[in-house]
Amino acid sequence: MRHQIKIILFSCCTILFIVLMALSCQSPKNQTGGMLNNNAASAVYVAPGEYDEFYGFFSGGFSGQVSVYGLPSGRLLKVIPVFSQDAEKGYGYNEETKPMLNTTYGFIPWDDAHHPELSQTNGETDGRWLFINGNNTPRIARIDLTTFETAEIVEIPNSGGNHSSPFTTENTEYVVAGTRFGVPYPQQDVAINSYAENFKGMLTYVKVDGDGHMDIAFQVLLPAFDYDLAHSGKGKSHGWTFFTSYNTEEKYSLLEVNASQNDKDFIAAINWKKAEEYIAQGNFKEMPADYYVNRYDEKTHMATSNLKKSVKVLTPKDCPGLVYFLPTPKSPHGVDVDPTGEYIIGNGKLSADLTVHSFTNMLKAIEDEEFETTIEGVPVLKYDKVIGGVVTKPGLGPLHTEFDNDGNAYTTFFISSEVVKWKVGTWEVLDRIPTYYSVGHLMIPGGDSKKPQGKYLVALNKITKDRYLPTGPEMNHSAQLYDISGDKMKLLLDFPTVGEPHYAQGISADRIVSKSKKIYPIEENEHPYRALGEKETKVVREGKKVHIYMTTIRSHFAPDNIEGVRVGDEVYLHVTNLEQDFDVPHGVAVQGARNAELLIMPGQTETLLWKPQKEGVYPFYCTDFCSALHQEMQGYIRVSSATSNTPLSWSMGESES
Ligand code: K7E
Ligand code: CUA
Repeated sequence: MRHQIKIILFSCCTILFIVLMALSCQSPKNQTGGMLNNNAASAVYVAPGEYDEFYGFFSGGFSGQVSVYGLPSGRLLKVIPVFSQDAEKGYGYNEETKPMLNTTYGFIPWDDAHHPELSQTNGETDGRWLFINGNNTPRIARIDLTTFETAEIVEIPNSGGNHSSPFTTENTEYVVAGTRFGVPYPQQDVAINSYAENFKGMLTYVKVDGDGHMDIAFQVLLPAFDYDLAHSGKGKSHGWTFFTSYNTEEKYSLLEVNASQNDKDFIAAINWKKAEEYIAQGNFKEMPADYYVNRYDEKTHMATSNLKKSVKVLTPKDCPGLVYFLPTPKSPHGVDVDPTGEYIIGNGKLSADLTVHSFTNMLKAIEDEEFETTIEGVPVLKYDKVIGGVVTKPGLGPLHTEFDNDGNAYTTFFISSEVVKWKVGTWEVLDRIPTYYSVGHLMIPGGDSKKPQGKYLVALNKITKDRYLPTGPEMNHSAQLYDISGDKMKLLLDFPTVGEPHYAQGISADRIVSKSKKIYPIEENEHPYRALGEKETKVVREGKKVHIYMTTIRSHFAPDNIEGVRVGDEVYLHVTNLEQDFDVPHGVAVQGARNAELLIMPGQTETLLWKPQKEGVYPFYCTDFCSALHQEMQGYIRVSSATSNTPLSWSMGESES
């Protein structure tokens, strides 16, 4: 998104560009510094010991993680590791979570995560799960909001750049995925200039069952456009999903010029209920496609990685009524459906106006067969038959729209750096307020659901410039909190973020707090290498593998002296935290270990793999300050030569002579 400005740069209209640049570069220092008066300060002040009213879940963009903030205070509550290894928590480093990052490309320790999306029941956020897309190596993750841990990751085959994802349907029947890049279908070694013949664009529906388990239900094979964003219908439009596309020119080079030629691109409307009928009738092709489903089990405290071998593919020309294209000016980015489900907003980022399609008009146009043409079996509906309204000249570079509960919409404008409030139905602009600076997504709690919770709006900005103390060439991105409870939007707070939060989700705290897990019950621990008490601790050699069954409790390890390990061994420290008190993790670190520490929650077992490099006696210790005697929580492992016959032994607390 940082490069939006360049799209303008290379467009033919240089004068427009100069005007836009002038507007986008207005960055007088601390423009609103003085506006943060006492009212704003008290509106975001959450007294020590008090809770915030909302959770905010912000994607980390290129950090691959999710950060959790309290709103309105802007206090950072947690960073949840999702697609990237996290040495802080051992995620992706310990043996239990390594399978979460397994893909058909092998172990992938990083991704680019853009769109968090809360699960919904009857179109309302329900606080069960948070989904998020991995862009680079296409995946969708599910975070369990009882533990705030990543519980599952499903890989998306036949896809390149999973951007239009993972937007949910109103009862979390599905989360969706869509390829941002046209890619050869099936993936193969072909000339790039054979794009027209060999490349396709695949949209994917991932089924979510009652336990949150995900798997691919079906894919829809479409022309090789770039599918950018999505939102599912709600209320009257429940059963449909809308995906924006750009590059309907199907170019494969210098897209900033070549993909901006067509006056209109398309919103693809997918009738997923119809798709379910075609699947039930067997009207699909079962196509080979390898992908992994990785799942973390809270009882065994381990993730498993399962390879799947095929997907069901639906083709528009064999499935009439499945897909329609809605012409939409001009390279639309976000597509957002209002709370009633009637209006579909296409945020045409190079368009002077904001295009709003009507779902009712769309159905009528389909019934009357008001088709402009047909592309690869997909009817293109006539623009003037589906249009429901236009917001005229609201700003420059519209990207994303969210809604409140009073029939208002709020759209971000990247180039003119502002949020604009407008009335759904009358299309009049009601208010506008600057953002500092270039704003991408915005978030209103529940603002993409049927029942927005309103009250606040968060703008997620790309460029910080002079808003904070300088920190060298790289400045953190920023979020800004606005009060939207009155007629006029008010800026309340401005805070730095982790990574690049493209999108965020917000939810009132009461929908999550009561379900939040405090400990893992030790009696439910089914980890194969658990030790449910100090009596069960032991060290077992199996060839070159040494399994240490270890426990932690304030403030010692059992065992804490281990001998008989040899250079060249693979030493597995399986550490069970015996604590059953809330918020008493223990950590484990071993000198010279090449992965990370472990951070083990009460009742949990985690495993650190350590391959000792050279002879010696190596300390290990607890990394989390757990008690007054935390600093005493330490031990030693003796490493002998590869050929030594030092016997395997372990102990704890034997009287020392
Ligand atoms: Cu607009 Cu990836 Cu949703 Cu960035 S995206 S802003
Ligand atoms: Cu256990 Cu510090």
